[in-house]
Amino acid sequence: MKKIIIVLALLVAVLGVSQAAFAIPAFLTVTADNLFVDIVVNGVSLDPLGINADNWKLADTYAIDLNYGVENIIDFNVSNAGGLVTATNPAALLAQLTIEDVWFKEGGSTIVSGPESYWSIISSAFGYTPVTPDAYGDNSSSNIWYDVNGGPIAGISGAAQWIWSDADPKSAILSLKVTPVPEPMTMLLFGPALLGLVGLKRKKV
Ligand SMILES: [Ca+2]
Ligand SMILES: [Ca+2]
Repeated sequence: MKKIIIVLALLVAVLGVSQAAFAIPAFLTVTADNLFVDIVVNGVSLDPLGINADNWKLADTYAIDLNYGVENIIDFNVSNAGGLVTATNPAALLAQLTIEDVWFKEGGSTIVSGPESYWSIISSAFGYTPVTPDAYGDNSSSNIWYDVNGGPIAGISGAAQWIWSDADPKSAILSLKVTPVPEPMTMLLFGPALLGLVGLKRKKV
């Protein structure tokens, strides 16, 4: 009987650990000039979009789940309302992905829109060859958005860059790729927790 309970406790603990390891809570904070048509996380549309999806001065934060150890793809379909991108009608995306730093970290606890290697841009439709995104300045120094807004966009790191592609004059699908991996410390924490749970079950028997 004792052995069965211990085995059951182990099983529950292992299942709990693998669930925690495979689903990684993260927060995506984004804004765009001018508006989001859609945001898709690993093929699933974030629907409905946040109330600030058509207001470039205010960001929305989405709670999302990322998958452990594999490439996660977040696509942003952004449209430049009013048509062509010009000096007086710019277009760009500003985004930040924060992974709960209790479990996972990448570049500290925050991924900003640079380095560019995290990003690819797909012009007009899926299946096009990704191109290198253009950066138009970061969220903490003078550029057209910073100047008109009178400061940085609240809720997004000052190091995040406004990015776009000139591959499409009116809209862009920008793709963020991220592969979360656990820190060695996280794995060290799992061991004692597992042993502790088994010990607890043992005492109750
Ligand atoms: Ca917005
Ligand atoms: Ca615009």
